[in-house]
Amino acid sequence: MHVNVIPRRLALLMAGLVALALPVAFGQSATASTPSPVTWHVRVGTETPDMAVSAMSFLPRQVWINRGDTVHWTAGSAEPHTVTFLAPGTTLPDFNPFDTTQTTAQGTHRYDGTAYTNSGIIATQPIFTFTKPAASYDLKFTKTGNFTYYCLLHGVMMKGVVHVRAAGTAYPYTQADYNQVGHQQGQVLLARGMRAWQEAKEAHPATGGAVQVGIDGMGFSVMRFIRTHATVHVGQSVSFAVAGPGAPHTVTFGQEPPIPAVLMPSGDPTHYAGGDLNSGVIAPGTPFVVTFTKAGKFSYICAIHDGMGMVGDVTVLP
Ligand SMILES: [Cu+2]
Repeated sequence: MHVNVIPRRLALLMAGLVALALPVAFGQSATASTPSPVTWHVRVGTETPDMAVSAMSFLPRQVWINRGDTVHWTAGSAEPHTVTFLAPGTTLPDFNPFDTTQTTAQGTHRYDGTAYTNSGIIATQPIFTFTKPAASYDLKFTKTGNFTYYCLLHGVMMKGVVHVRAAGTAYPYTQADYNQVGHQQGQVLLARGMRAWQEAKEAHPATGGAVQVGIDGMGFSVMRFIRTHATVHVGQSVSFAVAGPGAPHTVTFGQEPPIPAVLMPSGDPTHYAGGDLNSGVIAPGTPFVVTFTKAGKFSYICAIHDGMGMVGDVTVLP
C-alpha cells in the first residue's frame, strides 16, 4: 500500500497546484478553487456470516480527512457498537444499557472537538433491549485536530482516530486504501476468533458436564456455547462457565423473562426437570451449575445473543 501512495500523493499535489493556478490566471478569487467536502466511509465492526465470531474494531481504525469533510460510519455486525467522542477532560464511562445518553444519539451531526457526541447504538439488527439500532452515523468535522473516539460497549479495546487537517490538504490515502486496510484488519480479528473457537472445541470433550459460555479475546468475541450439544445422565450436572470478563451472557431454559429481569437468576438449578430456568448474567468465576433430574432433551438460549445463533441443548440420558 505504501508503495503506491507516494506517487498518488505527488499527483494529488500537482493537481492541487494546477487547480490553484487556474483561478488566478482567469482573475477569479482563490476561494473558487476550494475543494468540495468529501464523505469518508468507516465500517463499525464485522462478523463471520453465521454471526458466531464478531470483530470489535473500527475498520479502518484511523482516517485522515480535511476540515469540512464528513465521516460516515456503517454498522458491520449484529454485535452492537457506538461511535462516541467524549467531552474534553472526561473519562470513558462504564457501559450502561439503560443510560439513554449512551444508547441514543447525542449532539449534532457537526463535531468541533468540544462536546460529547455519540451515535447511540449501531448494529445490523435489533439485539437485547436495543430494538431500533441505527444502521449508520454521520459526522461533519468543522475543526482541525486529532480526535479519538470509542465504542462505549467495548471501551479502550475499540477506539478509532479521525485526523482532521486543513481544508485543501492532499489526502494521504484513498477510500479504496481504507477499504482494503479495514477489510484486512477485520479478517485478522475474525481469524483470531475462529482459532480461539477451534481450540476451545478441541479442549472440550464431546460429552460431559462442562460448557464454556462464549469466548472473549483482544478485538474479538465468539458468541457460541462450547459445546453446543452437551450430554449427561440423570442426576448429573452441567456447569456453564465464562472464561473471564467479556460480553454478558445468560443460560435461559423455557420462557425468556422480560428485560431487565432476564439479567437476574430465576428458577431452581439444583433440580431441573424442564420448564423455566434462567442464570442471569453469568459472572466470571461463578459458573451456573444445573443438575438434571429427568431424562430428555432440553434446549436453552443466551437471552442476549440468541439472535446471533447463541443457543444450545442438553441431552439427559436415563
Ligand atoms: Cu450471549
